[in-house]
Amino acid sequence: MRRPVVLITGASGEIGHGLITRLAADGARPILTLDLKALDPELRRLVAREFVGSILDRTVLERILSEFEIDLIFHLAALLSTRGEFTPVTAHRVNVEGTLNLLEFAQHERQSHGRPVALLYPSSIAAYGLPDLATKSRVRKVREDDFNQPSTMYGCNKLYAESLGRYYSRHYKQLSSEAVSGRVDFRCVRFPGLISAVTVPSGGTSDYAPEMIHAAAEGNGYACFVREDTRIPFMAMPDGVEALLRLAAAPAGSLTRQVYNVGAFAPSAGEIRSLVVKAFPAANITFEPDLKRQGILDTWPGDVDDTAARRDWGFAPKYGLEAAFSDYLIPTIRDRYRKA
Ligand code: AKB
Repeated sequence: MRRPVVLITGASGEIGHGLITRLAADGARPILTLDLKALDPELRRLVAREFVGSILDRTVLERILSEFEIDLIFHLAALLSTRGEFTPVTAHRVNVEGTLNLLEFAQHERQSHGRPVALLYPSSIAAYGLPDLATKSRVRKVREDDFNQPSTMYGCNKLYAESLGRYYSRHYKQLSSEAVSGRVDFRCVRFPGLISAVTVPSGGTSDYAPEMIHAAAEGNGYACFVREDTRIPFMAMPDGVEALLRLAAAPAGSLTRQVYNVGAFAPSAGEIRSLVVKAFPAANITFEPDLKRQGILDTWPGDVDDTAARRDWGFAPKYGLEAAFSDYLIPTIRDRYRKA
């Protein structure tokens, strides 16, 4: 039996950064990565093999399948919500067809080595669509099965990819006469906006929070593209990575659903600004709402109900709002720009 391996798609992205570092520190499985973009050199040395290519290219996936026995996949590759509105068909291709390719790949791995294969999938609060601001403030914490009416191509893609995952794990080829010897173990978290101290996002609509913090740390002014009262849930990146790892490690019997909300804090953009200014008193942050991006954020929930994740697999973010700033974001960001 070959040694089981973990595959990370979209590994060069923000979550990939944190995840590779954590998985490499655990050392439990060799790490394979697949991304259009080459890994940063400091990440490259942590992985066993790096594939530079597209999740839409089946030949790359077939090559990986023929060479490795993979039992855990973190499918992170995605085109985010703002970028997706400029190129909706490409977003659909990457987010839906790409995920379909990965589910097929996981199913083939399952059949080829005969052991369980878990596919961990980061979905998003973009899967929700609140009809108006009055509903958004009345509902407060949205539950997984409510308001599943996304307003972006990315949100539609995430919601549908969740359904695809559920199909592959429960019903794949249910009418076929050929026996299906085990299905993919699909597990999904719906992430809020993630804030990393070591990478800056691009193409998302929740980007205003990390952009504000990084701009202030670099000594640049920042015109925030949302209203000061805009509120959505956020999480510090280490807690996002931890959530994926914890869900991956949970015994299947303890899981009562396949898609879980996770949240940590839900500040308004004005509250984020106050914390940034406290850390960087010279920061010059103004609010200049972009009505179109604002329109997307107004459909995203003000907070999420993550009771199921806490109950079923012990989700417990380490960082609340204040601690995320004082213990993680500010010291790490200061260090990052001091070195740069
Ligand atoms: C985005 O803004 O598109 C992402 C997300 C919330 O999924 N950061």
